[in-house]
Parts: sequence; C-alpha cells; structure tokens
Amino acid sequence: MQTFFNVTMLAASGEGKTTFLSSMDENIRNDLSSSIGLNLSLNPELAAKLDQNRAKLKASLSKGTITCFDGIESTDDASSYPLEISHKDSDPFLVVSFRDIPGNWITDDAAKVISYLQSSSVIVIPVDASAIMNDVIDHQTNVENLLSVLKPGLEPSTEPRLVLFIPTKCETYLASEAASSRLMAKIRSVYKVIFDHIIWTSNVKSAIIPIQTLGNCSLMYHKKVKINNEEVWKPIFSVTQRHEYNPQAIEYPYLYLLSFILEQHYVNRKKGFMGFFRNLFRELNYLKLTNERLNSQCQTYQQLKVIS
Ligand SMILES: Nc1nc2c(ncn2[C@@H]2O[C@H](COP(=O)(O)OP(=O)(O)O)[C@@H](O)[C@H]2O)c(=O)[nH]1
Ligand SMILES: [Mg+2]
Repeated sequence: MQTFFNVTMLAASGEGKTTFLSSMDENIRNDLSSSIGLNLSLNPELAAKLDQNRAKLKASLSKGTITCFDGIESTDDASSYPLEISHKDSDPFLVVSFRDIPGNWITDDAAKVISYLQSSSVIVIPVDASAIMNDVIDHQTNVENLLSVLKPGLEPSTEPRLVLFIPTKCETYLASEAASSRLMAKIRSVYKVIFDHIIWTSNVKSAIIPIQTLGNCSLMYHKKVKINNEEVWKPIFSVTQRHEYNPQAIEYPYLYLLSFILEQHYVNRKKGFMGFFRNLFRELNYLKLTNERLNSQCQTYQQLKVIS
C-alpha cells in the first residue's frame, strides 16, 4: 500500500519556487537518501526537467552579473514532481509530490490555489530576501494576498500541517551573524500577520530556513524593469566565482519536511487495531528513529528558526 503526501510551493512570481525545486538534483537525492536510510527516486523525465532548469541557473553564473533575464523562465502551468520513497529492493511505500504553481494564480485563480493548499501536508513559502531587505516590493499587499489563500487553505486543520518559510537569494544576508539576525527580524515583522495566524491555528507547525540556491554571488542593487507591461524592481547580483554553482543549506528544508512527513506517517500507521500490532512487532521503529535522526540533523543548522 502506498501513502501520498503533497508539498505545495506558494509564493508570488520570482520569489524562487522553481529554483528551489530544481535544486533537488541527484546529489541531494543521494544525500537525503543516506540521511533517511531509504531510497528516493524521481521519474527520469521529471529529473531531466529539473536538470534543464539547473543548467540554466548554472549558465547564469558564467557572466560577471546576473539579472532577472538569466536563469529560469516563469512557470505558466502547475508541475508535479512525485518523489517515491522505498526500502531497498521493494516497492515505494510513500510518495511525496512536490507541486509548483505559477505565482499569479494566488491573485488570478485563488480557488485553485486554495484547493491545492487544502490537499497539502506541507506548504513551502519562498521569500525573496533581497526584495524584502531592500523594501522594493509592496510587502503589505504580498502578505495580504498570501494570507487570503492560506487562511482557507489551512482549513480544515484536523491533520497536522507544516508551513515552511524559505528565504531565498540570501547570499548577502548569511555572511555574518548580524546580517542574518537583521534578515530574520525583517521577515518576522513583514510576515507577522501570517505567523500570528499560524500560531493561533491548531495543528499547524512552522519554521524559517534560509537558503542560497546559487551561492557564489552577491547582491549589487535593484533595477526597475518592465515585465508583462508592469514595472517591477529586480535584483542584480555580481558573480563572485564564475561557473561555480554552489548551493548552500539547500538540504535543510528537504530534511525538515521529510522528517515532518515521516512523523505523520508514523502516527497514522500506529493508529487502530492494525497499528497496535505494527507497533508491537517494531515494524514502525525505523520511521520513528529516522524522524528523530532527521530532526536532530536539522537542529545543527543555526539559521533554522522554529515558529510553532
Ligand atoms: N542569487 C540567487 N538567485 C536566486 C535564488 N533563487 C532564485 N534566484 C533567482 O531568481 C529567479 C527567479 O526564480 P524562480 O525560481 O523562477 O521564481 P518563481 O517564479 O517563484 O518560480 C531565478 O531565475 C534565479 O535567477 C537564490 O537563492 N540566489
Ligand atoms: Mg516558477
């Protein structure tokens, strides 16, 4: 029997949804696989699609500067990346489906986004750190838009859920402790209404895990550009080491959410009459141990902040 869990990426366009998913390359999958002691596999066609995205990100590091016209194009439709989890030499018992959605759906097709969120155990919210730290977007409208889908999306909350904030484009903000404290303080103040809502909603856990998906670049300034007839501020990065794609801390959001999912799976499998026997025969022990191991691995990342 297979159990399915959904993970939905939620953020306006350009915050880093597709880039984060594209970071899940073979190396990361292998590292995660040895951390959890289980096999992880992605359909080869989907893995190739992520590889193509990553190739574009790597290419963006070939010049001296990176603009918003380098890297990945914005996504027009939803994509799904089911990650199959299995014991060695057996069929998958768990499928974790990562779902990427176009950012404009939050305002243009809210009903669809809400139905995605309602069927998700984990919601990952990338936050463009460069935009938030330089006040180049209308934070209030962005946060209101997110909250208007999150509130109904988290109902009904009988099953535990995880809302994971992943500040992206953090290359400049994780260089010192003082800089990362400023970033955290800014996120806590801008997203306060969302954090308050999460804290008051039962069964919802949340954490902030900053990442750098490109690495080896540094924010220079923001430039006004016209996209779809709209003027928006976009970051320009200088490349500190050419051709060297160097993602940092990218494994922690994956470890954290897999730990959460394995815990849910453990709790569900333990329930009822069958659960009693599964527990008695220690069949579930590996889930519990793996969940604990992943959790302690995440605690080693000092930038990880638990909200609830
Ligand atoms: N420097 C840097 N750039 C990033 C990072 N994440 C995303 N980007 C840039 O932001 C652009 C837009 O990201 P994308 O993932 O397409 O955003 P989406 O619209 O939310 O899917 C990418 O093409 C990258 O150039 C990051 O961690 N560091
Ligand atoms: Mg995208």
